[in-house]
Amino acid sequence: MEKTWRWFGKKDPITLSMLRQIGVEGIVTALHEVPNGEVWTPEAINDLKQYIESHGLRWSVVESLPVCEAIKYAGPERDKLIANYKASLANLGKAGIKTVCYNFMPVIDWIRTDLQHPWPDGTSSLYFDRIRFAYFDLKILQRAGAETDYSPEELEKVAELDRNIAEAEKDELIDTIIVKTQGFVNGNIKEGDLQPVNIFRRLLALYDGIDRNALRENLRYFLTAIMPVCEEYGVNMCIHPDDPPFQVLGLPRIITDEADIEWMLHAVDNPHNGLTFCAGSLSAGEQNDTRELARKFAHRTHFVHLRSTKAMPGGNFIESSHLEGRGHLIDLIRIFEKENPNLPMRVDHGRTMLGDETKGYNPGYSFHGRMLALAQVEGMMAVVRNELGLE
Ligand code: DNO
Repeated sequence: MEKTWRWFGKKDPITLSMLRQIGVEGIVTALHEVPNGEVWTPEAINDLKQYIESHGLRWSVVESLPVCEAIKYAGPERDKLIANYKASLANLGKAGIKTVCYNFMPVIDWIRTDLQHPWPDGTSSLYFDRIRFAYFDLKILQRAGAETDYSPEELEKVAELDRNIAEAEKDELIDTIIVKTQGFVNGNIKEGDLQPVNIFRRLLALYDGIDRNALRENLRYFLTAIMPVCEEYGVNMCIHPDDPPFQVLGLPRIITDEADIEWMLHAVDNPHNGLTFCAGSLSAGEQNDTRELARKFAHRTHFVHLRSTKAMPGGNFIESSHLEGRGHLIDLIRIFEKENPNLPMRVDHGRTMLGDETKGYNPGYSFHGRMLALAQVEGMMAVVRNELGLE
């Protein structure tokens, strides 16, 4: 596998020279400054590409070329937005950047409730707490009908939290769930936006009446429309699984497990329509065994995210060490090295440690924590290559 790293562009405090020093080979990035829906021009693409190459690295993967909400809910402007998307894909293909990661999650990309959940050793990880999430849904968002999504025990725990929670903690929950984790991935809400909860409610309303089947059809429509460009320029699309892989906030989620992935790959049965195998997202679903999924879908995987999670009681999960948890990363490396070698791989997220906490890094994207994870993954890769007689 190619060792890649998610880098957030020239403003990222983690520089390309630092990445060179720690053995990174390829860069995963995006034109973060281009508003969603606008065309990525050849000039902007080539400028960033040359900058990356001037550091002895290559631009391996685009993560993400964001899909606008109107494409996902089939708004009147969808064809115009798809035409722009195709133009960006063609420009990327012409520049030789041929792996494009995206997602089809309505309104909210990944979800966490705690950005610094402590481990006993003094480091911290991202965390999802189902009761705190339900609190956000029921008490802050006050979504109509939300009660039916939770058990009586969960509703009781939310009521108890409501009796004790401080105002500052509520603000922190809002900030974590819909602001801090979203803005930097080119999401809908950015730091500094006023009244994020109201913005969020308006976005949710766009999906009134859009169920799983409708969202699936909108994905099929989008993929069918872009495949000719992907074929012409050799671009591989790789959808990111829903994170976490279950229904949330009354929104449909359609890339959560084996059946969903199978549906998606068959719906548009073209080798350019593939998967980002995110072991972290998939392992957070108790229905998923990452090893089975990797065996089944390795041939349609174009990009791998190596990360692991530990399921906790009550539907909570924590991002665990890359050596432990439900990700089973060493087995995944064995499978991918055999079934589809040379895929770009990035370590996805890392712990916050050794001063990372004061650097203002994007949540999950620490330097020391990811560097440690990369070293662990490199070690696993070396063992697997040795087992396979490759070195
Ligand atoms: C979070 C990321 C996601 C991912 C997008 C891909 O850390 O894994 O935001 O980049 O879902 O489109």
